[in-house]
Amino acid sequence: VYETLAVVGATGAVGRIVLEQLANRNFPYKRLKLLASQRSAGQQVRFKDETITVELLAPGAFEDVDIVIASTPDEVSAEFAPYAVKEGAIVVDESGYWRMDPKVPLIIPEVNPDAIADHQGIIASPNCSTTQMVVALAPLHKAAKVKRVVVSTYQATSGAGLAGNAELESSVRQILDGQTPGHETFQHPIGFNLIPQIGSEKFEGYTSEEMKMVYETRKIMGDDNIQVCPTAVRVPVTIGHSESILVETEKPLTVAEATELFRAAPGITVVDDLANHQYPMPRDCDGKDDVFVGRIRRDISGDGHGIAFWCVSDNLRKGAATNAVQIAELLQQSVASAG
Ligand code: 2RA
Repeated sequence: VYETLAVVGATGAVGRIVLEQLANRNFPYKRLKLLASQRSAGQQVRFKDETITVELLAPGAFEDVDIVIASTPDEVSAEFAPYAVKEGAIVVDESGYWRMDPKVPLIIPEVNPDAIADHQGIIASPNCSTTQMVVALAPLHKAAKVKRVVVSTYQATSGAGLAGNAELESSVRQILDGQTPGHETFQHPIGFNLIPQIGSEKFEGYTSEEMKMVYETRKIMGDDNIQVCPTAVRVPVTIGHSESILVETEKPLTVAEATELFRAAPGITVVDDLANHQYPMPRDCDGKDDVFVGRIRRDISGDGHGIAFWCVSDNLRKGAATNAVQIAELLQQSVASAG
């Protein structure tokens, strides 16, 4: 196996869960190095029975590293990933910077594991809102070919990192205390509110977050004909992105068929019993690795080719840390089977 593993951004919201996942999943490695920018370098982090000092992310830091799992802002990744690769490491990157680069595979291990073989040093993990949707769409696509998707997201504040959660808490507190709520991370106060903007304007009034769902979905599913119409909304929930999805398939699917496809697919848990008030909710998905699907219905407005459903997943786990660790596990399996 690859022996030395580095985690970049280990003190961030996702980085902390990467470490937890590495421990819980018994990820095979011999040495672990933690790296971060100036602000966090020098901090001490507990991992298993060790205390590890976070080192500075800088050229030379990857000379002795085989695999990197990185969770950093786009501009940080743009800078360090090329020198990490030059120094001999393979980078599993969670930022948005490399995802649409044709030389970079964009991987969800349950969906397109084979695409990893084409990597040239950098492998990207998709955006959280894309990942959970594509995990859910993949079995329907395989059975009935997805043509069109209309999706509205309800995205948790932790998608904007630890600062997002802190702002939700302070905003709610200020409102309950009768003060005017402030905001910095989000465009408006998030307490008792919804904000229909994630990212900046990218294409014909669609935001960058929304266009990620269009482009990344096509790349992962290997089908440029899939049409996606997204609306991304920030909601006052700390963990767990939710999505209302209407999917149209070439071959019609009954609700029973779609439900069976979801049930049989890896990484999906179906929770769907409206009469008993059972459906996925962010509260119940917090801390879990699966993508949860429920409220599976026929599209009563369409011609029999549509299925509507509700999908929830922990955005810091399958949406980020878990998917990246699973990609690193694929790398370990590929050397193990080659060796
Ligand atoms: C968000 N999708 O939820 C982003 C995080 N990558 O803000």
